[in-house]
Amino acid sequence: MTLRALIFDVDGTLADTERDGHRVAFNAAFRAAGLDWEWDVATYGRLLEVAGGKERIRHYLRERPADAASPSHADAWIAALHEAKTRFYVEALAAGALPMRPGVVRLLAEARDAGLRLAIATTTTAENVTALLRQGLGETSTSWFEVIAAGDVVPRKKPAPDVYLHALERLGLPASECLAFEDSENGIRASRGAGIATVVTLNDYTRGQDFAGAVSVLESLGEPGLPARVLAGESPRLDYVAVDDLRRWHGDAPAGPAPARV
Ligand code: XBP
Ligand code: MG
Repeated sequence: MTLRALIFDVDGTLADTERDGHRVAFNAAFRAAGLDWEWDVATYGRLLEVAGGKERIRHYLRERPADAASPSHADAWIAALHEAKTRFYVEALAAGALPMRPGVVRLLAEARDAGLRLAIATTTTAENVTALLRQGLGETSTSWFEVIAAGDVVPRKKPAPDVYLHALERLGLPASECLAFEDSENGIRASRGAGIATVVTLNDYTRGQDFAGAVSVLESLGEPGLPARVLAGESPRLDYVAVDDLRRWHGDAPAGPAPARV
């Protein structure tokens, strides 16, 4: 099977968005709503077990039975609070607060040059993806991705495989012709659940999670002069992960000279 497409998670994979992006925006929304909630770095790390912002708020409410008893905490209340959070997050991105992780810009450019198709499969809200791509990769970069599967496009969020299955269906490709890029256990459970071989670049929130079945687990995709440290699985040929490595890891036959005519 030939590698045809790369499918990227967003949060934690394209950029380290959680601690200084989403978490800060949640807290700003809580303050604006007059709530005395504050998700510190450790609390947020624990809450990240629940994928999806609305789902995370609902989970937090369930942990606080006194609050959960209030009729104001219905779906519409959570949705409005989450919309405010999205506004704060997009504003922060417009201010240029969150850079792409090492190697992301380089590998995307290389993949486009090599004719690989690109897609996104994420739990986060679609506006957040657009804002992050525009800020980190340039105004037109949303068009690089043939499919942007985001947020509530599927009812069951990661670790369910649904968002990846949706992306595969929209690409019109089998899982065996794709590679996924993830940073978390919830993420790889989703991508592997959809049958897609997965490269993991972990971060401080996901270090120590279970990445069994990953093709390679790395500190980052790396750059020339900023080596991609490998923690498990396959290693890149050079200091950094390149398209040739992805093809090799995927099991593509090396592109050799054309066979001689007889
Ligand atoms: C990311 C998430 C997201 C963000 C918040 O998971 O769980 O919910 O934390 O985004 P993954 P929203 O990287 O596995 O897709 O508030 O827009 O849901
Ligand atoms: Mg992620």
